[in-house]
Amino acid sequence: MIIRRQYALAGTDREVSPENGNWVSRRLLLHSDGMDFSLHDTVIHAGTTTFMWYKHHVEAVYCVGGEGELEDLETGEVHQITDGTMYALNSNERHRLSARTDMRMVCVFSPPLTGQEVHDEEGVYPLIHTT
Ligand code: 9YT
Repeated sequence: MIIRRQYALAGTDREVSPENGNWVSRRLLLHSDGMDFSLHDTVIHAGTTTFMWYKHHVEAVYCVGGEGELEDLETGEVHQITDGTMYALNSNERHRLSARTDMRMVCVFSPPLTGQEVHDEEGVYPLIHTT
């Protein structure tokens, strides 16, 4: 059994931010934990807009605080995201997330992230082979 607390991950290599500082993500579970998914507690900072495209992963995101707007860049549809809203990128959709306030998100990725991924210029996380 694994017990881990997000606040204990502050300042460790399980706490990750992109160069633009748009968000901070504490990785509760990573590939090295031997699960088939990774689990992250992510805060998206107020006033930021982030373009993402998880070409190689599926991701479910559950908002547990704050509010913002999500645009599906495949369809142009815009969704309001508030506490209690989940979105799932089940078809590797390119998307834009704009935070009106700080947003707290619980994110699940499959396959699991290793923790080394950084968004490239297209907002893609590479698939890192670990075997
Ligand atoms: C909501 C979202 O996808 N934010 C980007 C960061 C990602 N959750 C991560 O790497 O933890």
